[in-house]
Amino acid sequence: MSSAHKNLSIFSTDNLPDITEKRFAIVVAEWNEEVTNALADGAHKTLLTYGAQEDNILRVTVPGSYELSYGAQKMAQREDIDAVICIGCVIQGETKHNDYINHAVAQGLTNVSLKYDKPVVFGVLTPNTEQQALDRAGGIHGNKGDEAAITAVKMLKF
Ligand code: DLZ
Repeated sequence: MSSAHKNLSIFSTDNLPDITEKRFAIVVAEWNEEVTNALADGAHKTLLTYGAQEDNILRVTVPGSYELSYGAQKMAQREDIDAVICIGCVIQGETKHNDYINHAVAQGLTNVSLKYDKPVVFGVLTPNTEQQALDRAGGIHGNKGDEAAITAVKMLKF
């Protein structure tokens, strides 16, 4: 494994905006919960690390990744939420369900973000295997939940 792949944090964390007064929602899909809980924990901890207050982080669950769009919409339409981080894990199966879910969620989250003019982060893993997911949920490829949180923070500069 190349070092480039080991550290998949591909963006800088310099000059992040002050988020002490910012309020976040983390919307977590229950499917593949070992993975999604690890991602959500990573996102949560990272928000705290970068200055968010515990009381300003709301965590809600939805059944599966397909429901993330609706969950994100319910959070984004709240005046007391500044950014929404969506966490899911859609593992490729024998059928094409994963393609349909992934595309629907990506499009749905884009729509919510633009409609409510708020950052909505796509923290959804789309692996071929459960091991690939675990590798990215606190395993050898780090925790993509951390990156999702940093993305939300960065987008709050606008
Ligand atoms: C149905 C389904 C399947 C097969 N696989 C996953 C998955 O890997 N990850 C995930 O988050 N959700 C999955 N789901 C559930 C759908 O997201 C959704 O909850 C149902 O289709 C009901 O709308």
